[in-house]
Amino acid sequence: MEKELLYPVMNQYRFDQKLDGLWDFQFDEAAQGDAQGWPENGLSAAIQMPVPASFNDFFTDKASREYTGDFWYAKRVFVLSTLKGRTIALRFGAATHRAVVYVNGQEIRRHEGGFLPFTADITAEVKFDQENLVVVKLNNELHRDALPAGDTTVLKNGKKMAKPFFDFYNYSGLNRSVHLLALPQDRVTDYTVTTSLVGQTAHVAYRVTTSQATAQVTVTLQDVDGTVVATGHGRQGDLVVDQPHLWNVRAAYLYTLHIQLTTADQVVDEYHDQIGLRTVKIEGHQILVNGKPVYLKGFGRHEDSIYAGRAFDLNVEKRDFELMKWMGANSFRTSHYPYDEEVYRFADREGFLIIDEVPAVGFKMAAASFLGGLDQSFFDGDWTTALYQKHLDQITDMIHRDKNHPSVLAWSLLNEPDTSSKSAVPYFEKLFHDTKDLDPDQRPRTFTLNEDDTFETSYCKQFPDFYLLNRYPGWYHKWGYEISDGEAGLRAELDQWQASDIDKPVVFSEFGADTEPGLHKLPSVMWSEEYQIELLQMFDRVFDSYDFIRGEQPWNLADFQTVEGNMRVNGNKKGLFTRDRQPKAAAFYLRQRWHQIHNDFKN
Ligand code: CKX
Repeated sequence: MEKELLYPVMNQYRFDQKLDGLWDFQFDEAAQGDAQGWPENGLSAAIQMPVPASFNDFFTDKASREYTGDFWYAKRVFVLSTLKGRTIALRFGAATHRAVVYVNGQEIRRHEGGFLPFTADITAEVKFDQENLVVVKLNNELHRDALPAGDTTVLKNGKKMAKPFFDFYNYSGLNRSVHLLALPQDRVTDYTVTTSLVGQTAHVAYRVTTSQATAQVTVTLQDVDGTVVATGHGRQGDLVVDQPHLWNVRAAYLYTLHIQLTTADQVVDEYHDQIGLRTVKIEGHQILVNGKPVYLKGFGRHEDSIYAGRAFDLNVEKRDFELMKWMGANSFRTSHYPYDEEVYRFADREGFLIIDEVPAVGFKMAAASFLGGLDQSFFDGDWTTALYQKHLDQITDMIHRDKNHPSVLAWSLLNEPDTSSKSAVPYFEKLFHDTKDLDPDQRPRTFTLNEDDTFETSYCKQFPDFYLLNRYPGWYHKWGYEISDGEAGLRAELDQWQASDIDKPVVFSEFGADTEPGLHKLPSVMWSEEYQIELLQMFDRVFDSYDFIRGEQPWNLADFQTVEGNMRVNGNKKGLFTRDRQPKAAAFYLRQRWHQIHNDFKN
C-alpha cells in the first residue's frame, strides 16, 4: 500500500473523503509530544489550523511564523462501518518536510519529502462507527542531506531557525489535501500508459498492477462522447486507436481510460483516469511533440500565495492558468518541487507542457553563501551519500506519480546544482544512470544550469537530454547601464554552445529582473517597471538570434515569498505578475511577443 500513489477516485468500489478543514495544531519546541501522549490523547493545548495550508503566515508574531522544529496536527475522524472489509488508508498530498502518522495512538508510518503524496494503511487500527484519532507529527527543519537543502541553526535565545540554501520561503505544514480512502482488497494499485504513433494509428501500451494476482483485468478507452474506441484484456497489452485525436500543445484532447477488475465474473474494482495520446522526443536541437517542433513559452512558477503560503489553492491555480493563457504561454516548470496533482490535471486539459522538477534545490554552497552560508563545493560535502538516496527516492516517486500525464514533457532532476567542480561528476553519473529506466515513456531528463555553470565551467554538460539555462545578466551582474555588456557576455557564451558539437536544444528556464510594481522611471532604473521590459527585450533579441534556443521561461510568473534579507524587499519580485496576480507592465510587453510567436516558432 505504501507505494500506491494513484490519484483518488470515488465510485461504487472506491470511497474517497477529503479531510480538509480545521485541524488541531500545536508547536512542540521541546519535542515532548510523544512523551506526553499526544498520539493517544490528542494535543494538550491545541489551536485550530486550516488544512491544506502552511501555518506560517496566519501568525502575527514572528517566533510562530518562523517556527522550525516539530509541530503536530490532530483530527477526530468518524469511519462508517459500511467501509468494513476494505483497505482503509490515509493519503497525504504533501506534509512538509517529514511526517509521522499515528492512528488511535499507534504509529502507522513515517515519510520524508514535503512535496509528494504518501499513503498510510490504517486498516489494522481503525475503529468503525466511532471517531478515530488521527495525529501527525511534522518536522520542517532543513538539512544538507535532505531536499530541499539547507541548514537549521539554533539562535542564542534557543529558537531554531531554518537557513535555506534556496530562494523560497520554507512554508510548512499539511500543504495539500488529506484523504480518507476505503479501497477493495483486490484492487488496481497502479497503471502506466505510453503512446506510439504509426501512421494514422496510435498504439497505447498499457500495464496494470493489482494487489492480488488472480483478478481478470479489462481496460477500455473511451473518447469524449463516451464511445469505446479500444479494449484490452490482461495486465498488459496494446490499445489500438485508428485516426486518434491526438493531445497537442494548447489543443488538448483527453480520452478516459477505464480499468475493471473481475473475479468469478464479479466486478471487484474500477479505476478511471483521463489520458492523452501524444509522443515527446528530443531530436537534434528540436523538442518534438507528436513529431512536430515546439518552442516553449512559459514560466518558472511557485506554489505561493498570501495567507496559505505553499498550500495548494484551486482558486489561485485557476487564476494562474487564466494568466498563462492570456499571456500566450504553452508551458511551465514546476520550480522547484513537484506541484499538487490538480496542477497536472489542469495542464492536461489545457494542453500545457510541464517540466516536472524534483526538490533538489540548494545543492550549491555559493547559493547558501548568497543567502548567508559557506562557500565550498556542495558535492565535496560528506552529506551527499545520505542525500543521494533521498534524492533518488523522490525522483522515483515523482515519476511514479506523474508518469501518465500527457502534459509532462520532461523531468528536471536538479535546480542549479554546483557542476563547476569535478566532485559533481560521480553524483551525476550515478543519478543519470539510476533514473534512466524509471519512466516507461522515456521522457527527456535535464537540470538547470546556474549562471556560474557555463559552457566553459560546467563538468556535467554530458548528462542532460536538453539544456535548461538560468541566466541573469542585467540583474545579478552587468546590471543597469552595463546591460549591453551583459548582452555581449550572454552572446559570447551562446556562441560557444553554437560552435561546439553539442546538438541539443537549449531552453532559457530563468532570466529576469526584480521589479517593484508601480515604480516608474524615465529613463529606467533597476527595480522599475521600465527596466524589467528592457531586460526582457534584451533577452528576446538574443533568443531570436540562435536557432538552438527552443524556449523561454522567464522567472517568475508571479512575485513570491522568500527569506528576509538585504537582497529581497518582502520576497522575490521578478514576477511578471504581482503576488496577488495582477500584471506588471512587462506582462503586456511579453504577451504581445508571445501572441506573435507560434508553437512551432523557428521552423
Ligand atoms: N535562481 C542566481 C533560482 C531561483 C531564484 C532565482 C533568483 C535564482 C537566481 C540564481 O529559485 O529565485 O535569485 O531570482
